[in-house]
Amino acid sequence: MKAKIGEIKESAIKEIKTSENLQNLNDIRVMYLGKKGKLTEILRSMGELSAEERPVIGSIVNEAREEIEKLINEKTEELKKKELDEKLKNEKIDVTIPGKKFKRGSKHPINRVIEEIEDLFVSMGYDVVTGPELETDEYCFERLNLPKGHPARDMQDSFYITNEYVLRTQTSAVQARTMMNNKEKTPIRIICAGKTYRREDDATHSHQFNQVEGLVIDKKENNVSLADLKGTLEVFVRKMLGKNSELRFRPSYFPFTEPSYEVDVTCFKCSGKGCNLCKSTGWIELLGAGIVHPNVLKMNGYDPDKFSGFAFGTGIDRLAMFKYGITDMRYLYTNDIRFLSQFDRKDEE
Ligand code: FA5
Repeated sequence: MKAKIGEIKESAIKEIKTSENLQNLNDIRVMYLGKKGKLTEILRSMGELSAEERPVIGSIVNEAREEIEKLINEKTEELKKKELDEKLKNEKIDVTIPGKKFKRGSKHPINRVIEEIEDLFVSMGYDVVTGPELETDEYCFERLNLPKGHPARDMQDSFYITNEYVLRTQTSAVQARTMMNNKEKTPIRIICAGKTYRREDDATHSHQFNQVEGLVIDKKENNVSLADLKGTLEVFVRKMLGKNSELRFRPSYFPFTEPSYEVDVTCFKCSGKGCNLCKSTGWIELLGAGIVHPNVLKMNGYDPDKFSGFAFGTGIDRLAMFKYGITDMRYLYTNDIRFLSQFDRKDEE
């Protein structure tokens, strides 16, 4: 029996030494020391031995058991360390690998232009105001000297929601709102940018577009004149489109200004030579402007004998087209990432 125990011990030691992983080591433990293990079997069969032999064999088995256990524990530590070393080796961070690029969004060209305009006018002492896109007929037209049935309403093909509510066709509605909201009837100097809506759709017209409105009202003795309007618009257009942009002031008609002008800019596509975009004229219409009509002042609580001022309204989409050389307004609204991502780095330039 002694020899058998010796054999079991030797084979256990050999297996432990060559074991390569923890699972295998556990199998060895079960095979030799488990309930049905080889050494346990020997202990069970000790009943067959004589009373003198029993303690001798018992202590040999226990010794063998202790030794095997010790070896298994040592090997377990060794394998655990080996596994950890391998794990650390595999998870080693290579700080020289180039980083992953994050896709970042960018400001829409229209918002870029709006922010630039607001910054410019704030620097000239204007307040930035807002107004509702769903507007009443009263503010969109009536308070701007365009009573119901006025033929000039036909110039703006409108989306009416009810007889009284309309998607605003022009930010000029905010002129009336600002005058009416100013209960003290003090001078006004505001800029308002926002969405506007008309039933139009081609390369230079969109059914939803953006306008920015400017309104200056001051006491008569401060003489706000056409020269101030012209100077302001020149600063504005040249700041937005570059010093070389030529402006053309054309007499026009708006019911809320008198006299009224339309301001054109040299066509950016053909530099004024004439092309399909500018309909061979070399010019593209950019904004409407004029001296605030006395009726508008009166209707919104300002005495035209004591106050006067100027107003202007421009399409922001067209400004964005000029500024970035965009040939079709519809690109601004199709949400095509190939188009929008071209403006990614414009802020840093
Ligand atoms: C007006 O809307 C007047 N409210 C402007 C104004 C304000 C005049 C204050 C006097 C005093 P008009 O309809 O011309 O005017 O439009 C002004 C500008 O908005 C145009 O020059 C153009 O740049 C832009 N615009 C007009 N319709 C569209 C459209 N469908 N798509 C894109 N831009 C447009």
